[in-house]
Amino acid sequence: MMTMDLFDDLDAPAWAIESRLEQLAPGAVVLRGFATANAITLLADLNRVIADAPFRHMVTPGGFRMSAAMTNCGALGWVTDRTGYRYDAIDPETGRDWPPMPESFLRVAQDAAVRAGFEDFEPDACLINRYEPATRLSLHQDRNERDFTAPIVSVSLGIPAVFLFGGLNRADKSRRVPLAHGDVVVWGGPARLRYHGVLPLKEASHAMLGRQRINLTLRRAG
Ligand code: MD6
Ligand code: FE
Repeated sequence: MMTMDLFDDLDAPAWAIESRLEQLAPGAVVLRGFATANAITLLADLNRVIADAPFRHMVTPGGFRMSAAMTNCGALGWVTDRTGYRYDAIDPETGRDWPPMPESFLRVAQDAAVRAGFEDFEPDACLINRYEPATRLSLHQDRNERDFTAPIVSVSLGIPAVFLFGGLNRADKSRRVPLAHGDVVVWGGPARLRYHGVLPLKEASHAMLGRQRINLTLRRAG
């Protein structure tokens, strides 16, 4: 069967894989469980990243400390302070380059992008967010990247969260998308500038991560 060619390196029939892709909007899909099989490798690589560039709570231009702890890897990292939001090649906490992007991060991001219909995704930045119960991320657009033609690939690990998926205007009604360990959201094209956020996490514990949710967002920033 011709359509099987796309999937013949995966140990499941095409229809089974197909059933795990949910379209959120034109340009935005959830790939349920896409990263589950690679979670141990992703987390081992994450541990090396945070040994070099520890999680920290950054301050917004308005002076608020963010409730999600953040770090980065790759050539560029997303930072915020009293002067604004930007991408920077240097970690302001350490004065050094951000740690390199692990091969495992790049691989899952590129595979997910292809699965969602975005070829040639070459991320140069990965923002890593750590949530604990009660941590939230308010509604925002991702607009500090240099061009918006590349998608963003978002990998969720650990305890579940409810992702708020809005429209192109802040006031547009958002829908609530539950995200579990291993789910990957790919977000680009006409969805690239949609508002989104994360509701306060509920108390929970995960076998691999305890009371934490880790989110990796891979971007083409520069
Ligand atoms: C999070 N994610 O899920 C935060 N941004 O923890 C994001 O802010 C995000 O998941 C752009 C595209 C996908 C995302
Ligand atoms: Fe975002």
